[in-house]
Amino acid sequence: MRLLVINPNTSEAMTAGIGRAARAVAAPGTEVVAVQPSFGPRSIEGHYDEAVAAAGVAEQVRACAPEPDAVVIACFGDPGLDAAREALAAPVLGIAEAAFHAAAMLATGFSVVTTMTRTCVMAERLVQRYGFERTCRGIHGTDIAVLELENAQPEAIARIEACAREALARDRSGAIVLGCAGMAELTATLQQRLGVPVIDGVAAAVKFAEALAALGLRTSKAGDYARPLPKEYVGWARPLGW
Ligand code: 2AL
Repeated sequence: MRLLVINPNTSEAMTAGIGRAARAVAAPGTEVVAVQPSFGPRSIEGHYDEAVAAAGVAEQVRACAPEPDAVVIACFGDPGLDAAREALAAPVLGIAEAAFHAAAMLATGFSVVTTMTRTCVMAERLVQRYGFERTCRGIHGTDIAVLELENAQPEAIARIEACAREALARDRSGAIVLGCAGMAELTATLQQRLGVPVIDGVAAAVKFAEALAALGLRTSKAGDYARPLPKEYVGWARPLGW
């Protein structure tokens, strides 16, 4: 199968890392194509970044031809997820959504460890949107900038580990969800150090995407996920119209 992995930010280093993390868990028959928008923020660390990044996801969804067998949106805010589902019939998975589901199957409660504290509200809203209020026991910022994760130094990894340890104890959690696609390649190290399941949404989304595709399941085209209505888009967004 062909799996399109969209990094909604415009960091080439992060797109490459996300591609490696996806290929590391993908089945032998899965071709991973990792892409990023042609415009938008280098990293997504706030509502404004996310709004522009969602348009970048729309650009990549509009540009993909032929339609892939599944799509993963590899930013923890899941920007443009509903829009991509509307635009495509292939299954589309967000990494936050995938990680929450995986964590909830492995522990009665999990904690999220993320980047900037200011993004915690965004993760909190996703927890509410996906209905994980009972299983997500805490969301913790490390104040590590997303681009610091392009080449994570031992001090940054130690800070994530310390934050996760405190979260496990304070929240009485049994698992850690990593709140940034840029943390994907730290998963094995952190899991080994922490001794609990550590869930990277990129890997979880790849495996869920493969499962849905193998089951022959596709995005519902009934109701609100029906294809976008054809209409004129103007200005720089003209090519994004259907
Ligand atoms: C992210 C992410 O996954 N990619 C990005 O640019 N920002 N998430 C986050 N919490 O900072």
